[in-house]
Amino acid sequence: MSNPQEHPLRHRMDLDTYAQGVLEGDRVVLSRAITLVESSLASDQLLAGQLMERLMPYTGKSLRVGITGPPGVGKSTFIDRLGGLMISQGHRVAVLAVDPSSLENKGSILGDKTRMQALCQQPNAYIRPSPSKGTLGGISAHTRESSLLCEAAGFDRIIVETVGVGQSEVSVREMVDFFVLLTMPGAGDELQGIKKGVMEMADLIMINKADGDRIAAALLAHAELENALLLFPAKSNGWIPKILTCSSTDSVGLDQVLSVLEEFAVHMSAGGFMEAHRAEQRVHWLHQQLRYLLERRFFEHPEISEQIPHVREQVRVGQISSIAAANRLMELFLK
Ligand SMILES: Nc1nc2c(ncn2[C@@H]2O[C@H](COP(=O)(O)OP(=O)(O)OP(=O)(O)O)[C@@H](O)[C@H]2O)c(=O)[nH]1
Ligand SMILES: [Mg+2]
Repeated sequence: MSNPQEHPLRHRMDLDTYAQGVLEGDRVVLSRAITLVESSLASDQLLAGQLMERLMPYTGKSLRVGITGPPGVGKSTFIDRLGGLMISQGHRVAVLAVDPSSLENKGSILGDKTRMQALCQQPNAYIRPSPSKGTLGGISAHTRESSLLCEAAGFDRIIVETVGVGQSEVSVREMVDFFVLLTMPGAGDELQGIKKGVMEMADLIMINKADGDRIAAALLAHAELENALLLFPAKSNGWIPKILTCSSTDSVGLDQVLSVLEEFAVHMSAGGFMEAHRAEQRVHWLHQQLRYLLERRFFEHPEISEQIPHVREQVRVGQISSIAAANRLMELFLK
């Protein structure tokens, strides 16, 4: 087997080199493997698929944690401190930051790096910003594969950060075991700005920035959220979501998060819920991938790609209904 260090400048390595490097926890190879799975080139996707298959037996041994919340609520700071605590307990922590803004604003990636400064310097931490491609089956499937790669590389705590806008938190929910919603005390109605659906998905709601003159507001938010929680339907796994306050900048209240995480892991494993949840997730990603492949096949079909501009125009001017147009294209595809 070749040594990955031998040809660091080569764009792509062979399957064995990727697999061996990842399993050895070689961070350079891990990064390049993630780049490979993020690639949309057909040849890369083929290789990435083989790599994932090869590494599958080495995955699954981590606790996967998703962190979501509105922009600026303190997700990266929270992860920086929480990750540090995990490392001090002997864990190896990988952070995948899914950043929907990174396409328009390259600066935000830098921002994340700097806000996880302490964690960045830890040999037992690996931080990877995941640029959003915004395509169906794109970003989220890649992020999931990246997290599996990190598991194969020996990281036993995987943290996925996503800004709570749009669909991203739903996709992240489908790739983690434990889902944390980060919020902060604000003026007036604490529930404003947090979608009810996202709250219902959370296993833990953290009220961050509970420091300085925000402490009273944080306690109020806590009480309001506790009341709101009573109205939510019970989770099928029997887990009752927790609500906690913390200050990430002051590192106050973060060890409680680790206790809750332990409690959750015990609860999920004891009831067989962990494996059942992951099994459901795998099926979800099968469907997701099928949708992605079908959609790609469809639009790459020569006759479809030729007809599409014309049909789109007909639909735009109201000459033909959307449904009729879709049916016609589908017939053409299946012909
Ligand atoms: N007072 C206070 N400020 C905090 C706390 N946590 C984070 N901040 C500050 O809030 C700002 C945003 O923090 P980030 O960690 O970048 O927040 P984020 O949610 O990751 O932001 P995006 O990734 O841009 O959505 C920074 O200026 C932090 O220093 C906290 O617990 N207390
Ligand atoms: Mg951030």
